[in-house]
Amino acid sequence: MILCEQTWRWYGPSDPVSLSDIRQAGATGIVNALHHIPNGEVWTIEEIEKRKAIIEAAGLKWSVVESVPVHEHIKTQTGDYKKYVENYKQSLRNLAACDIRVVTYNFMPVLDWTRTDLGYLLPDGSRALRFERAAFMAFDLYLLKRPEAESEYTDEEKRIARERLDRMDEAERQTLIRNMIAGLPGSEESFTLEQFQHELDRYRDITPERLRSNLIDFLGEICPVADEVGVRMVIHPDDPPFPILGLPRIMSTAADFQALIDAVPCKSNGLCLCTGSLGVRADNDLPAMMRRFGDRIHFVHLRSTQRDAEGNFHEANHLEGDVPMYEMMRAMLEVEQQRGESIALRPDHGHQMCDDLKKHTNPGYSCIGRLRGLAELRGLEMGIAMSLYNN
Ligand code: DNO
Repeated sequence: MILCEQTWRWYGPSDPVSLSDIRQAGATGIVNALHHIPNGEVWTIEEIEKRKAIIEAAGLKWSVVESVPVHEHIKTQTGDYKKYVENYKQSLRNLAACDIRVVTYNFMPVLDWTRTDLGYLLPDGSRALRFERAAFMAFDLYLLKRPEAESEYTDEEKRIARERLDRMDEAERQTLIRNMIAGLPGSEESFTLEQFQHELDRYRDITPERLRSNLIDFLGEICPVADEVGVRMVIHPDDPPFPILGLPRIMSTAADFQALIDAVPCKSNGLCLCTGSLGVRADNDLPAMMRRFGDRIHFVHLRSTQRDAEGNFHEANHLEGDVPMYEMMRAMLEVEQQRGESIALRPDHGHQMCDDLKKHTNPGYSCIGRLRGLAELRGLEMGIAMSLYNN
């Protein structure tokens, strides 16, 4: 019987959640990145080894990289992008030399993941991350004042956005701006409003087709190298999985991923199946995606979201919300038995709860909230595995 590899994202030595905490949570693998290396530069063997040694000294293993970030110039094919592609290849070679074999990345323009509220109070007193559509539109139309926004929303949406703005005091407006553009953990960039608009402008002429073709060019360059050195590349889907701020989005559905593997069939061209991101769309059948792309999924983020009719969603408890976690776990276990190998999973995000509420942690990356998530997922996995495979 093959079970999942239980991993946990660690932001490095400055993460308030320590490696010892992680070990006590029962994870065995670490998901890590060298955040101190500027985006676009090579990750040297020396730097990788240094980090690896810290992780191993705590009795853990560096299992997955999340992420080697893709420089904006690669996404737009401008400036020095060819140099950055070569650097990326070198980082992959160096990671392989250190025996780190799964590399996560994303191709979301400008922003990594996006939420409007980082402390949404749930009825039980814990706090969750939330995307509130009205607040998002208020930011776009009246705080950022993106020039194209006026023509992209209906009158009714503008009314809702204006009303939402009027209900915010100055401090709330500033918090919303910060949440939107100051860079959530894992994203490598943070901006002022002016810089942010400037970054958006760089995508004015980039259609989804063009962005997809830039991604395919990138994969066409790096996947042969990844194949050669034995690294698996896994793309993280768009979060949220729909267009925002006029930016093109190309990794939100099964069809999007299919287009990538049709264009670049290399073995290393893989997927990070993030149930929380993809699950925000009701038309994404997550267990079906798990089965369909099973041989290309090398990393799974398990998390649930709860949608509502207004286009808002918040992060739900791991076993609740819209993500069918039982079916998802069952599909994952089936794929692992077929492949004969474990796939790394991590409890993606967690609520701030109990002692987390008194501490400063990276939004989404609290200790106790994730510990609850991992414990529930582990129990679910054991229950399914014992009833299906242990006879
Ligand atoms: C958010 C994460 C993202 C993810 C990157 C992968 O919590 O899921 O930051 O790590 O998009 O490149």
